[in-house]
Amino acid sequence: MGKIMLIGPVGAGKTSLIATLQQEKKSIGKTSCIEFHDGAIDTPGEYAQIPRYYSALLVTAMEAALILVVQDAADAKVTLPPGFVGMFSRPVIGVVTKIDVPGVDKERAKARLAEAGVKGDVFYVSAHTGEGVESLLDYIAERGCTA
Ligand SMILES: Nc1nc2c(ncn2[C@@H]2O[C@H](COP(=O)(O)OP(=O)(O)O)[C@@H](O)[C@H]2O)c(=O)[nH]1
Ligand SMILES: [Mg+2]
Repeated sequence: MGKIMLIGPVGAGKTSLIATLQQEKKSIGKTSCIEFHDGAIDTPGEYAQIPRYYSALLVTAMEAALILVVQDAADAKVTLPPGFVGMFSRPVIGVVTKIDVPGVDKERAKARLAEAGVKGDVFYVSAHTGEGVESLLDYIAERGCTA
């Protein structure tokens, strides 16, 4: 089974989403290095936000069959550079997370992902309520991957 790799800004919800995909209930701490959790590769947000770290993401992406670029639905800031996703030679999908937060703008979040270069499918999920997680898991499995 191929691995999935989660990339996105600090606090976007990458580690929480992995825990939900893997149905783990452990407490989520700050991710300070690239971590392998079974089929999921977790990355620190700084690696997506500080160009000096891009080479580490690129090397690690070679281990992944599918890349999930994670965008916080509640975050209005632009945190990924335009076209960021273009450097990866792996299939990329977008995941808008935290859709349980009241008043979030899903379309704005999708637009942020498009600006970052996400051309593939976009999934809308909440790691807290589990909404949308089933269809994301189905997609991951259809692509021959596992979380
Ligand atoms: N409301 C809500 N909060 C979330 C969700 N996912 C993550 N969070 C919160 O967002 C913060 C950052 O999450 P974390 O998974 O550490 O983000 P990471 O830096 O991308 O790994 C934590 O306080 C989480 O509890 C979600 O689906 N809904
Ligand atoms: Mg993390």
